[in-house]
Amino acid sequence: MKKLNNLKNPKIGNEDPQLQLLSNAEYIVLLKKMITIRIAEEIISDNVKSGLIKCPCHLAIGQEAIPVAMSQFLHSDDRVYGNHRSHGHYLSLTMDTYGLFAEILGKETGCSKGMGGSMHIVGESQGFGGSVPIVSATIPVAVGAGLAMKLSKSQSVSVSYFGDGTSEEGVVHESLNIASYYNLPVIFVCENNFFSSHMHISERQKFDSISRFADAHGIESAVIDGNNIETVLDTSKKAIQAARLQRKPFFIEAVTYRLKGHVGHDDNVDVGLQRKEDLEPWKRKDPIDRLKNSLISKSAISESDFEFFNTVISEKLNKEFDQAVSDPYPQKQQLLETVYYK
Ligand SMILES: Cc1ncc(C[n+]2csc(CCOP(=O)(O)OP(=O)(O)O)c2C)c(N)n1
Ligand SMILES: [Mg+2]
Repeated sequence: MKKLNNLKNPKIGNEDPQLQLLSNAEYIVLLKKMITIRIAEEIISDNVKSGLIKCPCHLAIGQEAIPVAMSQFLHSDDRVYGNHRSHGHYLSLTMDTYGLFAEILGKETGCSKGMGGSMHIVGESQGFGGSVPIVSATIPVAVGAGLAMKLSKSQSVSVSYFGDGTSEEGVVHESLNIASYYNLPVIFVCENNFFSSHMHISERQKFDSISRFADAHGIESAVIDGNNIETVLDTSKKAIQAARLQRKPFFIEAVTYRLKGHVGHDDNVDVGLQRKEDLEPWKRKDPIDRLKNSLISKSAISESDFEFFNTVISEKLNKEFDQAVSDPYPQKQQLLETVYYK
């Protein structure tokens, strides 16, 4: 019998990435993408705290390496589906920080015309099929997209991002079964951050590795350090190639950690509950710091380059946020313009 993974005390995550897959210039682009996502979410966090942002925001600070690495091998005619914590999923494909800010502020310049907020974001032209707050709801949609891709004999692939808590929904297992049975080009990406709202995985499941559900359906899987961009690049390349060329599903379990609470700006786990464990070990596994350290050790960047990237990106994003604040709200007559009905 295959030994089940035990991730409770992962040894992974203590070393910096060994950068070999891409050129230094490409890694610097990825570093800037991760910084952009991080700073965008920090701006959102500050403005949730100040009360300017009214809609609930689930931040993925600490999880940036996963979507940034995945997006490296995706095309605009692939389809990516997110969940309630999808700012990074969206930005990694679109880099549309302005559209995200405006959306979260409820402005008509938002990526969903200001009618969705943080959990209903869409970027169809760049391959982001959408996110919804209902846990697991986009997974069968991603499988349906994979079926359509297979039937139309295209080379496109479908990607479904979800969390460890989502694996407790029945539809996940139905989706894995269908993807496996019909050999669909779907990449399931489970971001295992050990929490479902305020509950740690040890309070919810007998084992803490979600990939066992893929094994049960005969879907090839990999359990990886989701905070090491090189590992995510390597695995996502393999997974996307398997889906694109061999038309078969793949399951990536990327072990990671969210440095903020479940929802909002706070470090609490959720509903005011303090974390039982220490944040510090996970802060030392910060994916941005680890990529930065690797690039510095290769003399590809210096510490002051890193600070410069942060300053420039921060200035740009703060300007965008201020502009989005002054944008108009949608009008009542626009309400039905984006609704499809027969
Ligand atoms: C069907 C459904 N059940 C419950 C919820 C409440 N809820 C929102 S997020 C969440 C936790 C999801 O955890 P996980 O899938 O691990 O994602 P994470 O928040 O850790 O990124 C829950 C239970 C919901 N939105 N939808
Ligand atoms: Mg989780």
